[in-house]
Amino acid sequence: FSPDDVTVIFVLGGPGAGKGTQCANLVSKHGFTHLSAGDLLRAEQERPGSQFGDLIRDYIKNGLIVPMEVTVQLLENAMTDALAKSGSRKGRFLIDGFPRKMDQAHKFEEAVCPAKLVLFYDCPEDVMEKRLLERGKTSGRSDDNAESIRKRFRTFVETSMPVVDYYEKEGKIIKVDATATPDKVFVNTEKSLTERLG
Ligand code: UP5
Ligand code: MG
Repeated sequence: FSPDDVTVIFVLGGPGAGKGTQCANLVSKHGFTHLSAGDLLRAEQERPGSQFGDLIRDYIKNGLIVPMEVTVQLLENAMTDALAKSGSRKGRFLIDGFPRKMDQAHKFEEAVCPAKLVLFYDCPEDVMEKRLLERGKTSGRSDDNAESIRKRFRTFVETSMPVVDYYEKEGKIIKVDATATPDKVFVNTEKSLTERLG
């Protein structure tokens, strides 16, 4: 994909920071295509005949990062499909929950497309934990339980924050306080994004 045709925005933040919620708003108001790496992995896990089902199930339950080849390929396929469906070479993508490890960031930017900007939803762990435990009552997600949440937080701090720091140095980070109500977080997201995208 050429950056002349395709705009990629990575959407990062801890587990439960509100990435998916804000991406849904950006899709409905600004026509982005939303691709959640976690959703793509969960779909692949359920796909009959997938050779990665058991591996993905195990990694997600333990809050670990699935080997990057799998995730990068799923994202690349989803981008290709979305462009084919729209019948255009051009597209604007929100890549949600990715990259969460430095090797993924390098691989994606090399093999697929460099990111234009990175939205980072900043949220303290106690707030995220409360949201995830609440959601866990009905979500059916295998990782919305106290033990998996603890593991997800550890991976975020140790493995994913270095990615945020890397993009900060590149001057690509837009940091948004994720503790307010979803509507307020969205107002701030829109404001910063329009300033930077023009
Ligand atoms: N909520 C949202 N915003 C709120 C607000 N402002 N105020 C109050 N409540 C708010 O929101 C979470 C919950 O909080 C919801 O109930 C929502 O209503 C409420 P959501 O928008 O879903 O937050 P999000 O940040 O998307 O949380 P999610 O749980 O999806 O984050 P994760 O990053 O943990 O999950 P993801 O699906 O991205 O990844 C899951 C796993 O997949 C990873 O742990 C990993 O094992 C694997 N993975 C990889 O291996 N590689 C990848 O590249 C990506 C994922
Ligand atoms: Mg999500």
